[in-house]
Amino acid sequence: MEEQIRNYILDLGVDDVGFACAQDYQSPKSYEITKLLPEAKSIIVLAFKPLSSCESPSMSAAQNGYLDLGSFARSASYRISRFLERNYKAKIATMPIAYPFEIHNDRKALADFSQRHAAVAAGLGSFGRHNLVIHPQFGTRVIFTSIITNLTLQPSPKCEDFCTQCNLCVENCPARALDEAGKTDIRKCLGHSQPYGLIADITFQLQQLGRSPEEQKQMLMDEQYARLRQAAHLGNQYMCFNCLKSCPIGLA
Ligand code: B12
Repeated sequence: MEEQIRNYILDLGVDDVGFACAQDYQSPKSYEITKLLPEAKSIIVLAFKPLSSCESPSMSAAQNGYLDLGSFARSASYRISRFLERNYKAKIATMPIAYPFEIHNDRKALADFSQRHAAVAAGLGSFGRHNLVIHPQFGTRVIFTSIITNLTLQPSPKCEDFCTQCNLCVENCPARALDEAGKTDIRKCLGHSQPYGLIADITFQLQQLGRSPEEQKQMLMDEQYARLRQAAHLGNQYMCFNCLKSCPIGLA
């Protein structure tokens, strides 16, 4: 069964796949896997190598490359899930690249499910100094989605540690968000990587308060408002990929 599933997934054009046993998925801060699928036995983790356009100096071209990847990943995940349901009567729960996830006051930037822990458990890589998962072939240039299932699948072998501690990711972070080993300073990273995200939106709304109607109109006509709208429409707009781009591992 594992071979059939693997072949189906790779034939769709997914770059790599790994299987993990549900109990090997240990992510202390995310939800118990049974909250996502009560009958969970295995996780199928899909790995996607971003297009080279994701490294364009143009942030809109880079962002578009990630949106292309996101559309393909969502469609591949749906087709694989239908294949599992039809052929093996499987129950599944699909886990996205990023959104949606539950948002609570004490869990604003924490997803329900950790793709990084799932990828490590499925033998698709190891954690690096940048807190990203390094894949044996693609290095840090890899994005994951997962399918939790009630099927019992033979887990893939775990990976060795690939990070060479070269520190290039730390040195190239413009926000100094990686200075403390083992921790990404989320606020610092967000300020640079999502300058038109939720925090910027709240700042804009607060700046509007107490302004005259004419000043409010000017603010709404300004490029900042159009950028906030565009980011909200896209769901996210990343403007920095330095930690990912500066990693030399996997570059031919
Ligand atoms: C919200 C989010 C962010 C937020 C906050 C992240 C956070 N909470 O730490 C911000 C905006 C900062 C962010 C930034 C980025 N993100 Co992001 N993000 C996510 C998202 C959607 C949820 C993360 C989350 O809450 N997970 C739940 C928590 C509990 O688990 P976790 O993320 O794995 O966090 C744990 C690990 O990092 C672990 N850990 C860290 N280092 C080590 C080392 C060891 C040895 C071990 C055991 C554990 C460990 O400790 C954390 C706490 O338990 C995930 C997708 C997902 N669902 O996983 C993508 C994801 C993590 N992001 C990703 C990427 C690519 C990025 C950016 C490069 C994007 C960008 N342009 O900004 C940067 C990189 C920043 C960095 N170097 O850390 C990829 C990582 C792919 C990879 N190769 O590892 C993911 C997995 C998306 C995907 N589907 O592929 N992200």
